[in-house]
Amino acid sequence: MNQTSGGPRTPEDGYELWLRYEPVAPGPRLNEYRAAFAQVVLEPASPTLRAAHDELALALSRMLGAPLPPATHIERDGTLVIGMPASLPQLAAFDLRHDLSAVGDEGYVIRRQHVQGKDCTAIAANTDRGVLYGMFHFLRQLQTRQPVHNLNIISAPRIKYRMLNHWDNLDRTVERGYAGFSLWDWHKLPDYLSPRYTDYARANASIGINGTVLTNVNANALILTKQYLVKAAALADIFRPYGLRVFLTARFSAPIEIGGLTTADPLDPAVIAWWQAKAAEIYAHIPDFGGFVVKANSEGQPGPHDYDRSHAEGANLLADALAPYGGVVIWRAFVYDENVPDDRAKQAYDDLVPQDGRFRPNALLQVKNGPVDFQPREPYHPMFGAMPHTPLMLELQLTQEYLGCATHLVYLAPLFKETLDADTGCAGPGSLVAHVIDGSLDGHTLSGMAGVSNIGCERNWCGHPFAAANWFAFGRLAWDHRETSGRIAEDWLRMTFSPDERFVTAARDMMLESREAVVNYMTPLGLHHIMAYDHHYGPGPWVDGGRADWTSVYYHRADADGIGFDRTPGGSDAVSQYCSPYRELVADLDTCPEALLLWFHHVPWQHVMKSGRTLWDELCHKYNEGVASVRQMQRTWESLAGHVDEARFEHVRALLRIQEQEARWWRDACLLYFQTFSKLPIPAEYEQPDKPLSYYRDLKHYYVPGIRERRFG
Ligand code: GCV
Repeated sequence: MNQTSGGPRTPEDGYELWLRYEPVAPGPRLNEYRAAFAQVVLEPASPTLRAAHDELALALSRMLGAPLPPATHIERDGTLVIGMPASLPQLAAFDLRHDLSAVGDEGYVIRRQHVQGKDCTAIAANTDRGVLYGMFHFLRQLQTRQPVHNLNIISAPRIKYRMLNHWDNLDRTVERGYAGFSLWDWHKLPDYLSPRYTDYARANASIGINGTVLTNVNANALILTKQYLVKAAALADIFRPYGLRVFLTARFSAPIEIGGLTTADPLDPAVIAWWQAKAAEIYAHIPDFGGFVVKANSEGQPGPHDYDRSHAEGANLLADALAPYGGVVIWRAFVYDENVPDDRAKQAYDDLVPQDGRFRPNALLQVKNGPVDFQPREPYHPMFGAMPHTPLMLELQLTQEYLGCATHLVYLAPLFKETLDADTGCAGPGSLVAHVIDGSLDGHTLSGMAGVSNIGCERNWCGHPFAAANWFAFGRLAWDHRETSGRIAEDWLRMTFSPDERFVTAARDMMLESREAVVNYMTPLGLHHIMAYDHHYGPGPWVDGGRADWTSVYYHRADADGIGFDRTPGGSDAVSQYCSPYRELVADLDTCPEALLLWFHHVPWQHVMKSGRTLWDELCHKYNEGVASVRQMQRTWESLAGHVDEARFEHVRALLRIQEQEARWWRDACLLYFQTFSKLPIPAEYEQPDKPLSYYRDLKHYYVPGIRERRFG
């Protein structure tokens, strides 16, 4: 158990995530809560309401040290009434009809009100899922020690599909996963149902995530066979009470691989019939199946291009098969081809934008936040705003493929917000990416946000004790993208570690600075894709040879004159994919934000930056600033000893040590390498590398986690 305050804290293992329900310390707040929740009216008449009931009972017993006091009527002050007005007449007295008419299927109202002469609180919704979400919001108020005397919350999600994408393989390896093997124990399913599956669903429901794609987008067709469908169905049964729907990835060539056909051509009648029959079979196993997510004609995956068909034709094949059951197809826009030499950053737009309007109504396009691949910083993807007739989902990566795996503390909400808040300008000023993806800009009813999961079978779920903050932040932003990174961090810290204000303030600031730190020590000033080959662990700016768009030299283009990818009209002209005024802003060397300078421009080493330093000196400065920030994070963490239980404190402390070493590794390797072009000294005011470039180039790393499934044949 946790302690209420003071004294050494009992070691914790992180399993309970942000649902620890730490006891409220004796004092006025505890008295307020006890008085406010003296009785609970809740009919657990469905599995979802039962889940809400059980969660409330668990939380109140832990936080208030009292069992859930059941009641059937409003009898006294401090009655909590929970449910749907349609089935719980006790809610009628609150008269919530007007507010509930605006919150849809998943929203809720939480209101403190005087009814029947008593001081009561209602948690009400139109559906039992809404009640569950409202319950978790209410519990968050208590976990973060907020007052409850005048609660008046009306909340509904801005995004319809709020999904985790697991890149989990059937052999339990996780592509780009750094927290152990997959949670899904396919071998033992459906007979052994790990309690973790329920806890996973609880955690997701607590932040409003309502969909989970169980399998890797580099898909294995076997998941669509009966043998695996019964396993997926067992998971779906566990997740259902928590409002979490199962999706699967569909391998485009499945009709050949598991269907015995000779083609997967989307216009072939036998292929069409095969997918229709497959959809019927899936829905027989999983009646609320969400749909398919598809990666096609990208990085070697099969797809419609193999038959000279378009992406829209491929997506529509699957959309038609799913439509009778209300399913959707989510088609990934991460498509690029090594045979297009021009600029990988332009390819998805070039291929897909001309197909705007050709997708079925139950198809969504899932677009990564930036045009290359989840780099520490990218400009927003130019497809946002460019396809008004197609619902575009935003895909974010929670797992830290390019951000230090599970050993670097990097809080990603600022990165997510940078994309969400970017103004595409495509429908005039204020056309934010957030408004594109929530459907409001172009009037779409389908909308979605996907986060590539960072969850594995490690006891604390995500590996680094701070990595779960990215799962949490993703869910919160998918529910409401207007939330701030700071507020989300504060909530997470209070619930995960301690509600103590001194702790929360210092740790929040550390989290908020961590993203810029990693940009600076890995890829400052718009550099990108300069990591080691294949496993992507550590720096590799020297990577060349083989497929050009998988090298580093393709992206940084360092030479004797300067560094950076010229994407202006004189170069690849990727800038022209953006709407005005962003297009002109970034195309002009003088107005391009320096944070993206080398993304859009090839810049001379002696170019004078806003700081007055030359580009070379600024690069040295930024790399050193990144290392300095990590050291500051270490100092901050040291100052927080005593606020956190020893086990998690020591875990974070050790990982910060690794992060500091690796920040230096990135800085020294990159500066030494780029110096071979600039021929300029690293200014004496900065730490000098203590090893030669050859040392870094010769480093070899074996068995780095997260490498994609190796298949035979
Ligand atoms: C699932 C990057 C990753 C791949 C990943 C791919 C994708 O290229 O390195 O591991 O494959 O993105 O998003 O499809």
